[in-house]
Amino acid sequence: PSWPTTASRGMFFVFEGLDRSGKSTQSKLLAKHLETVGPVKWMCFPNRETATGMLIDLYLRKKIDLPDEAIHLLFSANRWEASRMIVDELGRGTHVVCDRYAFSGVAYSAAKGLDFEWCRAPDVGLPTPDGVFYLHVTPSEGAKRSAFGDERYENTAMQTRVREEFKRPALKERVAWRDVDGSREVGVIHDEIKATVDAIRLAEQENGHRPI
Ligand code: T5A
Ligand code: NA
Repeated sequence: PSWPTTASRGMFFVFEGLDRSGKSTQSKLLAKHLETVGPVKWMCFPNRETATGMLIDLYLRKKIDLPDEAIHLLFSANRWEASRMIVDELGRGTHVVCDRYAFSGVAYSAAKGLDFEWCRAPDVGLPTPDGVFYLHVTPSEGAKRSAFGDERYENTAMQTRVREEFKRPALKERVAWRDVDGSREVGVIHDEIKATVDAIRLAEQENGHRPI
């Protein structure tokens, strides 16, 4: 889908990170903050409610097995199911805040050994975010949070490989990627993200783009 040409489109922010890094907490806080300036749509991937999402949920809960390539394409399809809606919301001036996106798709599948470029291909053409916040949590801080559950990637070996994949420069080229220290207190992290987002919004307004 192509970007709407209107000068008043909403802004699109994505949160990425390892399991338990605080993405849900921080993405919901940012959505709440943006509600003070206009309409906001919060969403998450995988969206387990859709046709592809139901299969993804079964796979993550280890109820079904799928080849690595097949589940990778399902995660991408799960985003494509929402792509038109994202473009439409932004076109209406709604800000979109998203908990995980294509960067998780590539990092988790590449961590399993799939080719990086192969992993990236199916997501090419999805709406590009205006900003990505990557929440860093040290392994020791992560371990202090609630224990790993039973889902498929919730183990130290996998998380360690995913952490390395998220460091790849090629993952973040052509996108406004910001590393955020997610080991601090919830409110401190939110204040930093809020300040960044407000600065981006004001710059856009001054440049005459996307007035909000
Ligand atoms: N996946 C996903 C793929 O393989 N390919 C893909 O394309 C996509 C999109 C499911 C899995 O799917 C994989 C990645 C995942 O393994 P999910 O449903 O998003 O993805 O599951 P998780 O990311 O594991 O969700 P979590 O809820 O575990 O992590 P969050 O959202 O990062 O963390 P959050 O905010 O829920 O916080 C976790 C805990 O920490 C506390 C919270 O209160 C909560 O208890 N917390 C803090 N504690 C101290 N200090 C802070 N700053 C804190 N922030 C939060
Ligand atoms: Na989450």
